Amino acid sequence: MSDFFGDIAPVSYNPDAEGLAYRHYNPDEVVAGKRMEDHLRFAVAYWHSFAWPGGDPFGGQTFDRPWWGDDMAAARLKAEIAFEMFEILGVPYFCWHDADIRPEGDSFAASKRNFDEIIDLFAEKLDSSKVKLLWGTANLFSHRRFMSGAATNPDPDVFAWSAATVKNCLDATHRLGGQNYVLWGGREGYETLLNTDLGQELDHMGRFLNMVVDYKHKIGFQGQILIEPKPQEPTKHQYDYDVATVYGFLQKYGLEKEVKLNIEQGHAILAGHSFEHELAMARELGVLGSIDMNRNDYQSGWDTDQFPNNVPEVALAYYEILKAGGFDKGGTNFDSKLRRQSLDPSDLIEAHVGAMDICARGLKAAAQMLEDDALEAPRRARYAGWETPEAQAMLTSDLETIAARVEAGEVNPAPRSGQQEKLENIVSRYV
Ligand code: 3MF
Ligand code: MG
Repeated sequence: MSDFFGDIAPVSYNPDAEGLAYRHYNPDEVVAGKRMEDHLRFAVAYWHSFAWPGGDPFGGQTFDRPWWGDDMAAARLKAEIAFEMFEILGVPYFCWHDADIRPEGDSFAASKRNFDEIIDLFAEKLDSSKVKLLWGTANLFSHRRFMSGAATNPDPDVFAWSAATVKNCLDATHRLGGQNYVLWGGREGYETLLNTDLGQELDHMGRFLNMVVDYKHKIGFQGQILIEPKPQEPTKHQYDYDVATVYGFLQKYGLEKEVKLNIEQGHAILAGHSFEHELAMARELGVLGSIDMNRNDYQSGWDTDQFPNNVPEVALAYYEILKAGGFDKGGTNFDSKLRRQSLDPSDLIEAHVGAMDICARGLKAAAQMLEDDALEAPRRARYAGWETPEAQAMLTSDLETIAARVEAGEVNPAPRSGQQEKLENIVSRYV
């Protein structure tokens, strides 16, 4: 054990505690017929908690960590301390990018050797700890080689480098028993249309994703392949803009039955949607896979990746997830980072504990609203007119037949209240 977290003991559920404790996240508490831990399936994001030095566009590193360094000893120490934090939090999962866990080598082969050494270490640790891998992914956006894209790069050598990187990360995810494999196309988009061949880039991205799916089946990976939508940042425009856009892309390339989505709160907001909109859309399109949980700052126009602290927002998100039947292989990955002034090791623990409690409160409120039929009953009532035989017959009729009824004076629409404020008041009673 390192002394990085000092005397911080494993965090447990104790609603009456004075200090560090879960006041709402009670892993064994049964909610809507399932243990809370099995509903929420919390994961820690390696990159924000262990790889990010605290920089922002106007300032550099603020965090002082014993594992900083670009050698393998530093990478191994980082892994040791990461697993210590997983144990303190009692989280069931974690997620990584290849670049989070190993130093960049001076060649592809050197980077792969570094990567494989840490994956070996993870494999040992997973054998002896409770935590498992929710998903792995490849960082195809930080290194300058990816500045013009990965699968969509005008340079075929970058497509090849990206394909080899994803193969390695998918192999490692499979070996570690990962439940999913995620692709966030941070550079799969454009800065300007003036130098972009949209059609070629989308076709290449479609081929790349088909190769990933084919390889998944070849190696027998049983996890879900997930695309993570985001409208922009760092690109001016990202091709995987939002749920509906990604679904259209999947249909165009014949992948709508093979790929689902990892939906992030902050990305939904950047796309001009609510989190619950994107989740409801993904549910209705049959592509809801997993979530990256965080929040944005509503006064800033970029992805601030803050830990969630808004119970009503989170409750409406889990409401849509529960309506979809809950997570299967997905979960709640905290794609969330400390503010750069939150320097202490205990800040990492406090941030995750608070966020886990917020999500637990949201889950319980959502489950209760569903159990009480609080929103579904008025929703059904609003569409009841469609239950009549005439209305159902209209859906298999034709314009002329319908028009004849209207012209004969059989149809006389009478507007009814949508009762939005009443429904918002109902939600407020649960959160
Ligand atoms: C960027 C993101 C990414 C993705 C990660 C996994 C660095 O806004 O959200 O986090 O979550 O690459 O796909
Ligand atoms: Mg994310």
